[in-house]
Amino acid sequence: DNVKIRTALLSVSDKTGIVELAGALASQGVRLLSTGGTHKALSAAGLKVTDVSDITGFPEIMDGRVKTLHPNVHGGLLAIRDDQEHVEAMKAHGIEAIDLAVINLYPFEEVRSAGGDYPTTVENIDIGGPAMIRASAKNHAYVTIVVDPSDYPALIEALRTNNGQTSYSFRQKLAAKAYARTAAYDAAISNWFAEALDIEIPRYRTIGGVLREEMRYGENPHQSAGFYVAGESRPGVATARLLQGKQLSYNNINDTDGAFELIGEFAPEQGPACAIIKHANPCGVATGASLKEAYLRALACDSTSAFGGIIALNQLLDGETAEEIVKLFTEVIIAPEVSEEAKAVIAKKPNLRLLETGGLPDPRSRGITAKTVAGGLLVQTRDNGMIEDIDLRVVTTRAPTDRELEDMKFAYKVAKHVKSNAIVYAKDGQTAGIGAGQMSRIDSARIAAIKAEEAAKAMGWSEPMTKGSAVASEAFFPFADGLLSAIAAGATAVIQPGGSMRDQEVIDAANEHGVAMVFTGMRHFRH
Ligand code: 93A
Repeated sequence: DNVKIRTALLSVSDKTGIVELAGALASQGVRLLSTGGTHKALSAAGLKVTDVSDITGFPEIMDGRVKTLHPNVHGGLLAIRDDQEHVEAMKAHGIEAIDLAVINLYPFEEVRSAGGDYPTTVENIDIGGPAMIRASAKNHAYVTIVVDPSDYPALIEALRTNNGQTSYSFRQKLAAKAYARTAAYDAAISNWFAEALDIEIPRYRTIGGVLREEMRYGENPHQSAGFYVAGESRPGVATARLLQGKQLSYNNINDTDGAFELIGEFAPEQGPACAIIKHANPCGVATGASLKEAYLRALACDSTSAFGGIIALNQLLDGETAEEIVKLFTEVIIAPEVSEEAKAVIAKKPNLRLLETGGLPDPRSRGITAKTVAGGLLVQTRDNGMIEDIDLRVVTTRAPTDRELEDMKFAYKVAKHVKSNAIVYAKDGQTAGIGAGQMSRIDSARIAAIKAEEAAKAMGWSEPMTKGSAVASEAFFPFADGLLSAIAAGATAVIQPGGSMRDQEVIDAANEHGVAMVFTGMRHFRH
């Protein structure tokens, strides 16, 4: 059960804490072996270390690509210490047992997230390290494997209190962690390839990451949670810089992600746009002549729900927009860039989290989304479908006006980011009412209309913005009732995928009311 550590192999890229660990090992009489850079760091600290090359009788070759890939290393890690045959093989080939391996890998994830070029990223795929980690972990009956510098203190403590030995259960736990490390590492590599080549990988899907931060709790206070990142470079909540404010919560991260993915649909060249998100659903989205105007127009849609919301912007956050935003309690602001004036304004609200992403996500880019189900993982490509003008089919006798068409397309973009069933009314590049997440489409249509009426009251408008609006439905109307409810609210134009058995009934109802309707042929469920 207990194994005395006599020989340790240290080979680490991240040299954090390695000198202290090696010192503690040396003071226990452990013989130290290490690779080039680690050897250098340890001898510089005055420790006596043997170079792995002396064990292998082979120099590190090919820029270090082959340094520990040798039977004297792998035999030392893999040998079953009480197996006659293994012991004889060790003797015959001069292989010495290695009892402890301390290894961390070439920083592939860091290089990936820093946007390293192709050859640099490939060169940072560690081969020898994972091989040693996996070998040591397999042979955990005898070998202790440590892959995480944060485990060094526990190792030192275990050796100190257990006469220089490690226990079986300690080694088992470290072995489990070791395979998690190599799995996450290979997942990052595979997903980097998929991203770089813009391909889907058939049959196998890996999702992995390294814990970036432990959250105080998950969706609810009794749930624990962590934020894991794999080094993807897509602009978004995972890669953003937190310019100010306290740590983001689990729900903040989820909502901010939804907000920024939505605003990514609005190319900055087409003018300023703002989205306000609550509980992963937008409560207002708008374009405007200025960013400030876009914000105010987004806010007007549902200023009640916007309280404590998340604000996403599609371009540089300027000072005057920041002045408006800080008037209301907001949890998070996320923008591609933030001006110095805006930073100064927001600094007056120290709790407000301000995230700068350096760019907008490309809504067309590939990627995946995943959801766990009992005993499995549902993985799909992200919804990067975008309708083009050419896809739009006018199905009513009246064709939409240019203005209606613009509002339809705007509403449809927003509807894609609203939980199903989604109904979005829009007018002049501004959401007029949003109905989200209802079990029946007609309820979403009604709720959106009610919200529009409330907004009109709050803003002192003579009529709700749904009057003369375009309405989007992210999936087909199964019956005419949902459409009739939207028409009753004042919608004059309708955009929806089509494809219902009762499409004709819905088209007839639209024609009867002189409403223009287009089919997109593309559904945007979001559950
Ligand atoms: O290039 S490798 O894939 N080939 C190897 O044989 C090998 N052995 C150890 N990378 C290899 N390593 C890695 O080198 C370790 O995983 C560690 O990250 C790094 C330590 O190198 P150094 O001690 O020279 O800084």
